[in-house]
Amino acid sequence: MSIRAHFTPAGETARSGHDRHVLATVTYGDTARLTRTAQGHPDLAVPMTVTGGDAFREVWTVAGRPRWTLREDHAYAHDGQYLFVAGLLPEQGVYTPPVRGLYERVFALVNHLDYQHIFRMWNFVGDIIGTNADGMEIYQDFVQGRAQAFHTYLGSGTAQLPAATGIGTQGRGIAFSLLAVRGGTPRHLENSRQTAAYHYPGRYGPKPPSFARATVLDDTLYVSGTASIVGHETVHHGDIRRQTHETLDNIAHLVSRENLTAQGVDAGHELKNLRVPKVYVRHANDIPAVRAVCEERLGAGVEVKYLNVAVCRRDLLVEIEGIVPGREWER
Ligand code: 3EB
Repeated sequence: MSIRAHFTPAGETARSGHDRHVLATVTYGDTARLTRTAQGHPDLAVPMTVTGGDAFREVWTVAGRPRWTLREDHAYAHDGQYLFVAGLLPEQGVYTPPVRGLYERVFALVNHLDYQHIFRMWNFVGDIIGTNADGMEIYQDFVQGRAQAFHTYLGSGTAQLPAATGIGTQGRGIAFSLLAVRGGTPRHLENSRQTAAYHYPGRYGPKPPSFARATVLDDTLYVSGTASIVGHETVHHGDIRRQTHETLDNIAHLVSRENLTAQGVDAGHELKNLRVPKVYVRHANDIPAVRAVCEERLGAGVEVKYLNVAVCRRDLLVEIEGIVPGREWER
């Protein structure tokens, strides 16, 4: 039985559907906080909507009945097959040590709870292209702490790094969420149009980012945050329409039969199969142009959420993620 996601307005109680249970929710709105809702499940709130009025929730549902726990700086929910963990780190002068500390504790928790594989992660980094107390870019400061924690958890290999999103917020401090599975075998995938992020050259920072371009689990494909990067370089500087098209070209190739079969995955998808897409746009006044491109290429049948945040490189104007569901999800 698979894990699934859908969107609901933030003001409404998260609904689970027939024979399913809410594992956890992520609220995209105007505040940062980690709580348990009246229903009992954890909710991570991150500030990034365009206006206060259009807050929404991403609702994760599972087949089993979840157990829920809220601690000081993290919360988790699990049903025996899937585990959700979220964490919140307040604003700091330097992030490498506290990010390393929190991520290491959480990865140890994933192991302790006996979920073998992290298959998707989101990293919400406030003031992402700002500068920390030592003069280092906050994204690079974050990336370094995360790399140290993954090294502790996985060793020096890259084959188990999960699909991820790394994105700004409208606040300060860092939040994350992750999904892990018990008994499943996720496969982490790359995109032949792009350099693996963990092989980015040193000019982007002292440590390369720890993530894969996508993860496939039970024939569902989790597409990482994707931007207008070819090889390792940003393309179409200053051109929002071209950056949006290039980003979608990257996703289209990532999910294509050509890219998947080359990595031993017997599947092939199209952009129009992308569900629960989230589109992160640096400049709010670019959203109409981004929306026009996305509606044309993703199709009219899918609800696309637009968020207004900085992306991790100064020259990136847009980042897009989503999920291509497997057969069971669509039932
Ligand atoms: C990129 O392709 C754009 O640091 O977790 C995308 C997805 C990006 C995840 C991360 C960063 C991250 O490099 C940025």
